[in-house]
Amino acid sequence: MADVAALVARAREGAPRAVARLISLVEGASPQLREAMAAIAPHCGNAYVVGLTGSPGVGKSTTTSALVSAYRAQGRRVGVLAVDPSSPFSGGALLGDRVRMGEHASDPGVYIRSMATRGHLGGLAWAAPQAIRVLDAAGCDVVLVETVGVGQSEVEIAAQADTSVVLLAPGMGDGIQAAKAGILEIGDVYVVNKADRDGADATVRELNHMLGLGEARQPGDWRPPVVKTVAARAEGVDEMVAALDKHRGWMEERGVLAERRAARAAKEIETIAVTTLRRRIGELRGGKRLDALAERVVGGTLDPYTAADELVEGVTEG
Ligand SMILES: Nc1nc2c(ncn2[C@@H]2O[C@H](COP(=O)(O)OP(=O)(O)OP(=O)(O)O)[C@@H](O)[C@H]2O)c(=O)[nH]1
Ligand SMILES: [Mg+2]
Repeated sequence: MADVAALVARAREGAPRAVARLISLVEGASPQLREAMAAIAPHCGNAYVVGLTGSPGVGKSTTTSALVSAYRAQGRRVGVLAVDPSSPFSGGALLGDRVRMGEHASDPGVYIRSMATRGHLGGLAWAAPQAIRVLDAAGCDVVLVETVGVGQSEVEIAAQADTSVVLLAPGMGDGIQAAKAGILEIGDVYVVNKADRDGADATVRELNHMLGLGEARQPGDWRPPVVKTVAARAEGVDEMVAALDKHRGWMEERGVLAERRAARAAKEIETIAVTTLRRRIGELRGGKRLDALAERVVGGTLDPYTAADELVEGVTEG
């Protein structure tokens, strides 16, 4: 068993191994997590969280790595969390990231960590915010969260970031795919990466057009910019950083940052509560209480609603 207080103290001093151990507690849904989160809580709230999502291979890791360099040049401490919602193991699919981000491996101002969330109760929604908290408490000014866009995960990551970046690459029908996947609603900043390839300008135009179609925008509302990058050559990265800074400034001015963070915390609490309830109900399954209720419902002496009420009461009693 880890000495949680000592771990948190070392993580706050910036010890990478302590940070890694704490994130492992998150990944493993450790019983010590509660204690760790309590110790971390007073030290959170400084980090600016940027989510990066997009289809496999679009250039998320390369872009993330280039962003890390840009933020490091500004003297900011950076955390990178690569979340793989499709895998129950970290390491595997994300191994390539270690290569792509290798240049930052020896920089004490950068933490890079991959995390697998499949098989977790609550999945991404449960684990990512807690890992972000760890990086926040460890003194990261910026936390970059990379998630592969598979189904629901884009939307989930958007709910967890202060600013959401959606990456696309040039290609036939990209815009249509974007619309289909619902990503036109979630991006605060859009990046057309691989702009060294044919069709980048057309993709930018198409995206701008589609983003402009969402009419109900008031003066002063945020209009998501579309930035063109060649991440592999760090081109367009300064423009991307400028777009992120601008969005952050806009959010602070409008009170949106505080709103988003409150919504995120509410969602986090809800997820933990639901996960706890689900676990307790699971513990009841096969237990006497649920069996007895089921028998009465089958026998007609109890309706399923009242039975469910009784079950919920039993579960919330502790
Ligand atoms: N031509 C070109 N290739 C790029 C660019 N950016 C990244 N790549 C290449 O695209 C491939 C995928 O890049 P990654 O950064 O791993 O993409 P990713 O979105 O993180 O991929 P997954 O995490 O597997 O979904 C790599 O071979 C990169 O070198 C770019 O701007 N232009
Ligand atoms: Mg990647």
